[in-house]
Amino acid sequence: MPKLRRPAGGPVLCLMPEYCITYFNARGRCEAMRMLMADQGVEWKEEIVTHDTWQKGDLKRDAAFGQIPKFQDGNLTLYQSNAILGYLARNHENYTLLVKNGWTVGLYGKNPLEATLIDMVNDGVDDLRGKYQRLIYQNYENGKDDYIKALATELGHFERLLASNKEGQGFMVGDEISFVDYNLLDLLRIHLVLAPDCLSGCPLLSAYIKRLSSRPKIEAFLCSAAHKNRPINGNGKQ
Ligand code: 6SG
Repeated sequence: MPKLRRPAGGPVLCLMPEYCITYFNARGRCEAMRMLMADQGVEWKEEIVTHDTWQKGDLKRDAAFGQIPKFQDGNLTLYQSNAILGYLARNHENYTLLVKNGWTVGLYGKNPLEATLIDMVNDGVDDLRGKYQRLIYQNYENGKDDYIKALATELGHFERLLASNKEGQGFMVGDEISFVDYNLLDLLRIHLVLAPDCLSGCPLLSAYIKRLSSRPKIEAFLCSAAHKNRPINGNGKQ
């Protein structure tokens, strides 16, 4: 749980989480949670796992499903990147907005329907991320051309979903940013590295990337050495 701390020079008590990500030296399944935390103005620690450390097997043995990322919040330890995104989304409500109908407006929607739609889009993000990871780690040289050909269809799903909410001018679901926006933003950005023209048929998604990437804290994060120097994937392919 977050600890109550007195910020330097201020009398007001605030919640300072003690977040720590344990992961390979890669953006991989962690860059979306990093973007979320950066945008919400919270700090976190990074424990980078080298190939040698992973081979020793201790981390794998302790992991709930034998894999990382591991995410710690004080004494709490979590695994599974999407569950971690959901945890952060529930922890970081948008306090500038009022509680509506007993449901706090935050990074997980403003009511149960929005939360469900956010889960639905996030499952779609995870499906495409899984295909991307299989390409990167299992079939890069032989599979890249076919993968890129299929991208117009894959990304078209997100273009239409975006269009269905506020005519594509805002976020994926509802009126406020939610955790799926960070996850999709990361997914789209890594696809632009793989195939720079992949969004040529998706004007709304192209504008969405620009809009989200220019949020001041996201922009600062994207310009940071920590982000820029971090390889997209753990095997050097991108
Ligand atoms: C791989 O896929 O980077 N975790 C991965 N691999 C190690 O022994 N459903 C969950 C989630 O959403 C999936 C977790 C995930 O959280 S991430 C993992 O733990 C294992 O299974 C992709 C990534 N891989 C880095 C990597 C693996 C092999 C080559 C590069 C680092 C260097 C060498 C070994 C580890 Fe390496």
